[in-house]
Amino acid sequence: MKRRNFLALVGTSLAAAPVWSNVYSTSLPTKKAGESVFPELPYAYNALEPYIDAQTMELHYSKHHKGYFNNFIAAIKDTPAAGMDIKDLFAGISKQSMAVRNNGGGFYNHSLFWENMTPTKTNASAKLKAAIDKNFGSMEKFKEEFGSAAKKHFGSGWAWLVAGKDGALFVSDSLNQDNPLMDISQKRGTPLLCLDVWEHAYYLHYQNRRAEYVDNFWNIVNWDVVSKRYDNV
Ligand code: MN3
Repeated sequence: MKRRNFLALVGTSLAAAPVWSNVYSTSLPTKKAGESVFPELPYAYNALEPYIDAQTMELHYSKHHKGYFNNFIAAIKDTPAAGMDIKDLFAGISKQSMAVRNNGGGFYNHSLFWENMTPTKTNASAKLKAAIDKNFGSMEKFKEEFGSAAKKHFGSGWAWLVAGKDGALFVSDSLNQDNPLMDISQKRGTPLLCLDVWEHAYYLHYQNRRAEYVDNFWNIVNWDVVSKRYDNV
């Protein structure tokens, strides 16, 4: 897909998804959790083939992600959590139910995940590239560290590139649907890039070969989005 078309699609999804002030801002939502809407996918189900197959994409988005969204909205309905900014909700997630933690994370993490992938070739901004060089040594070393976290994570969860409060970038992994915004995280910060390593994210196409799925991820990372998220930290 051409960049112009991608941006046009983004514009369409914005109109339908008022919860995010712009497509790059899902790492910093500003609206009330109870006003969340299910985001449109910014590309077709088959757009990321051969790296992510259409059937996996459709099930993952329309069943898994939609399920987390529906259960999250149901879990916060008529509770104080519905009036909170999602970022603040996550910052105090230890005070919430497991239903809010698991489904709120599931809703939010997948929203970030779809955005940080694209069929179009993109490049990290000079600013992000400089930060990656500074914190990891090089882009290749960063990919090794992130890939290793994704491959070695035991069980269901996510791998993350995170900007910490001091601005330093680091790699982490999280269990289940936890994320680096949550107060239960050992290392907290703003998520810039995430990769879903639950088996539902790759098993139909890759079976047990998670490493191959992780290595292929680099072909479809949307560096424009990751760079914008870094700009907004
Ligand atoms: Mn998933």
